[in-house]
Amino acid sequence: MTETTHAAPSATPQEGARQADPFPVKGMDAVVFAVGNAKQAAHYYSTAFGMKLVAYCGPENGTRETASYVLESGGARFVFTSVVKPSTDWGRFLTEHVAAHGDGVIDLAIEVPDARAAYEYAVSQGADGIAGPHEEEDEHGTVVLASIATYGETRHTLVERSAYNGPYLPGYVAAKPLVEPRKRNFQAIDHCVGNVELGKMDEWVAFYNKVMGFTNMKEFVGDDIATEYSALMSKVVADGHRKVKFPLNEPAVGKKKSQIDEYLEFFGGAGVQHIALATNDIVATVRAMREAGVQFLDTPDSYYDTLGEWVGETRVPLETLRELKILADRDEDGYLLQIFTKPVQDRPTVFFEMIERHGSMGFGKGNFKALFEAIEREQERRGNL
Ligand code: TYF
Ligand code: FE
Repeated sequence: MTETTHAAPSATPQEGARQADPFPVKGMDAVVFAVGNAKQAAHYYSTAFGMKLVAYCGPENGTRETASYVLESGGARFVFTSVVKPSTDWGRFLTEHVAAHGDGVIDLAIEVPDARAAYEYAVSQGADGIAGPHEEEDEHGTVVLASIATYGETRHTLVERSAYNGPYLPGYVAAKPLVEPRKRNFQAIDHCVGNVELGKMDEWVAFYNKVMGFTNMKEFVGDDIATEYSALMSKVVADGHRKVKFPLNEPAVGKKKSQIDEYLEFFGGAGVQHIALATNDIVATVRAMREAGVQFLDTPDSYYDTLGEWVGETRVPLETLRELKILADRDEDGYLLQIFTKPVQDRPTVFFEMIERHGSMGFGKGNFKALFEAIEREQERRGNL
């Protein structure tokens, strides 16, 4: 083949325009957490996850109500916000959020080229607007922000920052790292997973299809896998360039109590379940994070006894995968290596995944059995199975 055509040769300009992405995105802007103690969270994500504190906003620079810490690892950005003294609806919202849900994600912020256009499109397609487009500025420039609601009390803030070069958003000041800089453990957010109530997964998939023009990726957990061992159903939506990937889970009636039900019970409703972080050296990452006290799910030795037969050669020797309890999966496009932390707070809610991709664009379907059994062992230890 010598030529690739993306549209029928007879397409008129209007047809071309209609085919254009109705909701272009640049990538994840930030994952924003509301927590009980943002100062200590900033310390944990610095020391245990190896992230770098880059910006701060709090009472010292004029925000009496809240304290927020911005941490980065390559292109991955997390923001931790705590209430210092509630005095507005925002402070009361954060106070109630932490009381109801514990530490958790309030915002999966998405960077877009045009926040006004993105917001108008989303709302015209049925999204609930939380905050209409507005500008914020300081000496570093101007951003345009707008927010729409998604599952539970979670929101998507649409961030247009092409005319801004400050450390995060207007009002934030640059901060000195809390610990000596070290080798990065991860460089990007790979995907952000939501847990929704029984029977709601398809509604939320349809929401992302309609409101953001996101399409479904091929990997999913259907009835067959659900009834056999996973006790969950899952589908993945993503923007056309796969910059932003959102798997959505709902509980399924299986042999045991679903891990999704456990989450919904302890979080108090739908919310963000896990954030997957992309690394190009999962061995170094897992060694460094284990050394710093991060706890990962265990994988039985029997998993590694048969892994080589079906996964074949990977960059990492089988014995190293076994030593560190790293999972591997292969599909027609390549392979991936992944591992999951235990929940990072006392409630069995938010956890993280570290993922090293070599061609595969999947989510580790070949590991679902081993992974869900490991999660069930933890549920059992907590007395929730
Ligand atoms: O994001 C995913 O789909 C994978 C697999 O409770 C997964 O990381 C799915 C559900 C779950 C834990 C991991
Ligand atoms: Fe994942």
